[in-house]
Amino acid sequence: MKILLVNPEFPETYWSFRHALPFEGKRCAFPPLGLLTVSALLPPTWEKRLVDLNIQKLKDSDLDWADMVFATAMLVQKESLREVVKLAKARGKRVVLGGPYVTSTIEELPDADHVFRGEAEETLPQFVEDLARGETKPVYQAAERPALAMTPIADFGLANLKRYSAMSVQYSRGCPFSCEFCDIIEIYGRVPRTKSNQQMLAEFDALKALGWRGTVFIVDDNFIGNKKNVRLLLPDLARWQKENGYPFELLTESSVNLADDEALLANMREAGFNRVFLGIETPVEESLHEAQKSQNRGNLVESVRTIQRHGIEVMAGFIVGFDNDPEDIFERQIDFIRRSAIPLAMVGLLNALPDTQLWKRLEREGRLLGEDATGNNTVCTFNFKTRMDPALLVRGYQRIMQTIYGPREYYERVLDSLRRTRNHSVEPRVYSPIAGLTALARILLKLGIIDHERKEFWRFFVQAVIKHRKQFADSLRLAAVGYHFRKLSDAYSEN
Ligand code: B12
Ligand code: SF4
Repeated sequence: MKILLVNPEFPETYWSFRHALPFEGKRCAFPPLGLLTVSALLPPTWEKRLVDLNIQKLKDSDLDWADMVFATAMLVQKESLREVVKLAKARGKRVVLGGPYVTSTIEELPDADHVFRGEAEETLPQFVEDLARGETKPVYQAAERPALAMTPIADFGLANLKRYSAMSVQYSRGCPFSCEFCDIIEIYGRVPRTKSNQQMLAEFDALKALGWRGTVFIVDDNFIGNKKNVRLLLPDLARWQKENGYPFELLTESSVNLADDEALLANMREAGFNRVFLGIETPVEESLHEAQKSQNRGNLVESVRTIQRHGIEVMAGFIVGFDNDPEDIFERQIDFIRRSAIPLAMVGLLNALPDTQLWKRLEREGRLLGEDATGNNTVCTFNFKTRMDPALLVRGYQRIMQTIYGPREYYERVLDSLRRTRNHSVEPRVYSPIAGLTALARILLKLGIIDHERKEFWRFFVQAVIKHRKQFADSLRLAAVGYHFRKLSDAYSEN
């Protein structure tokens, strides 16, 4: 059996990093871990190929080679998914779909032969058996959420590693909190399930054996969802990193209460974590209360500072459009982002995702506009009636993005963040001096010579060289990503 695994294309969003990736000569930020896991769940005797439309085109010859086409998708990939299904069907292929979009959408799905809803650790082996008996079903619905002991090491080798900026591994699924707008807890549950330490180390071994060096994103919904297990995992990760010469810089997602546990933070730093993405959402207490985000309590600027003190850069998500947002929400968000020195602030407009508590409340209140969200909360659309005038919200949102990614403001934040995270206990390695020098040359050419904001770049560059030489690679990475955010903010504001 020949299986073609297809990852549909992402639109250009803040998350695509499309304007930053060329600096390091990469095509895409992360590989599609869902599909690589699906591949490992299929019989080893089956042949598999991966086509990631974010780095390559889907060729007729790929489709002709395959017996079946397996595709995944997040909501934001749905247009590209439809196109993939159409092409595969036109060439008479059996099409199998899975992933978060098909699991949670209320829209009519593309015309596939089989749809997998939920996690596939139990349903895929069942499908393989059904196929052998000639008794397959159109829909495979996971009856329950599988233990992650069942999750095999992903088939990382299928991906063209050189094209990606980071690799992904997953330690846990699910989150114990109950934020109103969140679909994670609906899709992956509120009881975080984790892999064993041995499983994690085996995945690290696999990536290292394939020659991967650099960033590894632990793509958990909330890395500290199961703190007890994480505390046991970190010393093993730290030992592995030390024994292997720290080949990986780790990045993950966590709830803000990470700041309450300094011992855990110290262990994370020791294990090689140098970045964490937090769900801060808003500095407005009433809006946090409305979103049932009770874990974001106390002085949030101070929480961010605590994490930064451990040498970990903080990235964070912010939302505007809550019912309780006051008219000065935009200024308050800007002020918070400035004071907390978060270079990469992903600000989005609130949208209701299907099946969330927010969706149900808005439905009860008759405020839904009858559409699935686009999944991209940075385009200026709403799928529900907002309390604040939507035109005001959009203008205010654009003002936030224009302000925080204005070059002077952004570079100041980066320098501030570098100052606060200076306390590194683990030195990042230079994995490839040639790649590093090429990236430097590209950045100097584009941001230091071609770009009209070059004056601000040089002002930043000089400061970074004088004061943060040890964090030089981070400074360059942040300059490149800042350029991406500025380009997109400018493009969105013109629309
Ligand atoms: C890493 C990650 C990213 C990475 C991208 C990773 C990538 N290249 O795929 C980044 C940071 C770029 C990202 C961005 C975004 N993301 Co994201 N992301 C995740 C995260 C945390 C992990 C994904 C992952 O690797 N999971 C591990 C694999 C093993 O799990 P899985 O994909 O679910 O696969 C299992 C099953 O679903 C199934 N399966 C999956 N595919 C298929 C296919 C077939 C054929 C079959 C049979 C089975 C199957 O089998 C697997 C094993 O059980 C998930 C949350 C999560 N827990 O998955 C959110 C998640 C997928 N992201 C989400 C969102 C909304 C976004 C953004 C739109 C954020 C935003 N608001 O702007 C952006 C969009 C990207 C863009 N460029 O525009 C949502 C999707 C919601 C939805 N209904 O579609 C999720 C669920 C989390 C959330 N609520 O925020 N994301
Ligand atoms: S902390 Fe994050 S993952 Fe957990 S419920 Fe809230 S938004 Fe969802």
